[in-house]
Amino acid sequence: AASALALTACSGGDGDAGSDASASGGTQKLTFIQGVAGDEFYVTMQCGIEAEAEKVGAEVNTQGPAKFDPTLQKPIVDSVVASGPDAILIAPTDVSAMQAPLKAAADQDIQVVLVDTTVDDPSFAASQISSDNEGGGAAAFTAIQDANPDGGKILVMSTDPGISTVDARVKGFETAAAEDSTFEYLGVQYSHNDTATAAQLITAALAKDPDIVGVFATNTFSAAGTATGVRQADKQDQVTVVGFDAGPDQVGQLKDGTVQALIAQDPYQIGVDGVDQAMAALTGGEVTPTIQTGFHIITAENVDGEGAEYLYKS
Ligand code: T6T
Repeated sequence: AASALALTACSGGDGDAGSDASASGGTQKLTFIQGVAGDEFYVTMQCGIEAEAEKVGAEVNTQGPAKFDPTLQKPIVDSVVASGPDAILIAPTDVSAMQAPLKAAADQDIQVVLVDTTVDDPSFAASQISSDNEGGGAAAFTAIQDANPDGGKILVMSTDPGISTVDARVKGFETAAAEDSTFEYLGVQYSHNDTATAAQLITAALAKDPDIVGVFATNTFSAAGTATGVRQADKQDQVTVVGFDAGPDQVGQLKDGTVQALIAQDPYQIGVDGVDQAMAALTGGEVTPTIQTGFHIITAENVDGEGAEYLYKS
């Protein structure tokens, strides 16, 4: 049943996701621990991980917490460590709270590869792979700037502080915005990775500042909620919404004109790189300590064309 699910989610990949890599002596056992289960970003990353693992003959088990929350992710890490995999690929949900549990995994001779997010001191990790998050944040500001040549009030909708990826996106956006004094930056709000909360926060922000011209939302859930809130306030013709990620709901909001641009990451490639780095670390190959993957700007103009290949799987 698991492989049937994988086949659906990962269709378009090149592999037979149903292959049986288990139990043959010497097969490397990898565990992928997502930031949160069900998030299309991590679903797409899982597709890359499974395809690459099949190619190299490794076995993968995937787990994820129900929320993007270190109090839920830590027990998963602890039980995975107790089960003794050869390597863990993980997107840590907090820079400080996940530090000790992951260091403990490395101390048990488990190779740890950080995919997407990182922690305060990742020196225990074999490798870390993430998007150019700061660059993507700066690109989001440029998109808002291009759509609003006269400047105006702008806002950031993020998830929670202490998450390396979204914090870097906020930093990239703020640094770029600070260089253009025609824009008035209203600051960052935190939606706790919850779509409904993001929608409520945007509704309140638009009630307080009805002349907001742009919102940058730093990930799938904050972006989907932002767009919902903007549409509920009937401000979609006034507010430029730029969201990180390219999940199906976000693509729908781009196509219906509520969202003007999406910054799509390459989670599939992050997954492929993660497996390759784990295997290199396990087999004495050459490990690359830090890998940065790119991003693609998706708009209504390219979403059905060259942008289509960067949309996430669900
Ligand atoms: O934006 C991605 C990921 O890069 C981030 O660390 C957490 O949120 C997402 O998974 C999207 O929901």
